[in-house]
Amino acid sequence: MLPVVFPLAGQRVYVAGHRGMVGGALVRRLEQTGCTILTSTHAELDLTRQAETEAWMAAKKPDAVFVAAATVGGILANDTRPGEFLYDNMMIEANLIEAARRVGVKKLLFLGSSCIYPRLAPQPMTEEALLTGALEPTNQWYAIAKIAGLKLCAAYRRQYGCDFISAQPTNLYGPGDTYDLQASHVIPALIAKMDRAKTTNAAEVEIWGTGTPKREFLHVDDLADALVFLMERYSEESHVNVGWGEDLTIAEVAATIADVVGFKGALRYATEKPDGAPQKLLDTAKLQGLGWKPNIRLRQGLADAYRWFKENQAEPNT
Ligand code: GFB
Repeated sequence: MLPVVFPLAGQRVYVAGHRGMVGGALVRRLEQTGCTILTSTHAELDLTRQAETEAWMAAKKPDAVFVAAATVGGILANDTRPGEFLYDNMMIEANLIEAARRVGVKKLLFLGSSCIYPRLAPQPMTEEALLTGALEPTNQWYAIAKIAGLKLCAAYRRQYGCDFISAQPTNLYGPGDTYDLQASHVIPALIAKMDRAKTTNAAEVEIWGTGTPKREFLHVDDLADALVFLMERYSEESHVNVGWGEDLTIAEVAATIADVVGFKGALRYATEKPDGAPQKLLDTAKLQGLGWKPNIRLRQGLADAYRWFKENQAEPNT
């Protein structure tokens, strides 16, 4: 296993985006490391504003930064709000990365997404598949912003010697997810729809697309653990995939969620809705070779996500 070269204990660590699912999981994981966690609310700091971001970073002087702030969403949000997905994400990452350089942040980790890879990349997708083909049209806006972010980290390492790294997670789920059906990813959407159908005795639930696309899912607590692992141990230009290593069809994940929720009705496929990429399974050999692997199996993770949903559904998006 890679040795620890940047121990977080005693450091001032800024989690940008702590109110999101990933940022929240990172805060939970970082509480075990002995670091001082810094966060900012949206009211206090709008990360799309350069002057505000630079002033905040100059005042707080973090030693390390996790760039977990982003405008995110599922296939519908990506496809229908392209301006926000491209602008917000480019601004947030550029402002944070440049401010981190200016104030001398010692280490920064930028979070991308598996949608950076070409729509028809050979599966599983290795880190080398980047920029070898055309992107999936439904989320190309988000993907282009994320590619720019990972390249910014690489460019700043080359030009300024900044120890900035990037990780590319697969589709994520877990506590703190977004359950607004216009913005959510497939797992929270199906949890919310099936729970509602169960409680109202509805006969069927609508599943978007054909059910045939394949997706890989990683619990966000596994992701947070991998990100701390990389922050403490990894210092190279190349980005690193973070995934579970296996995928399943949307029809299979829908059946598993129905089982976890206890919904016994029919699944109706709305084939006029987009499927998105046919498959996006990450090759995780690199991260496994560094010494990290995930722990939380899908069935157990879905039960955890459903428990969080039931406890928080009165205020699903806070
Ligand atoms: O999770 P999802 O929205 O995102 O959709 P992507 C995954 C698959 O589930 C698609 C299907 O084939 C959807 O058509 N699906 C079925 C549903 N029912 C539903 C539903 O009720 N809601 C949703 N949302 N999907 C995202 C990108 O792509 O992946 C983001 O748009 C990001 O940019 C993320 O990269 C990781 O996997 O298609």
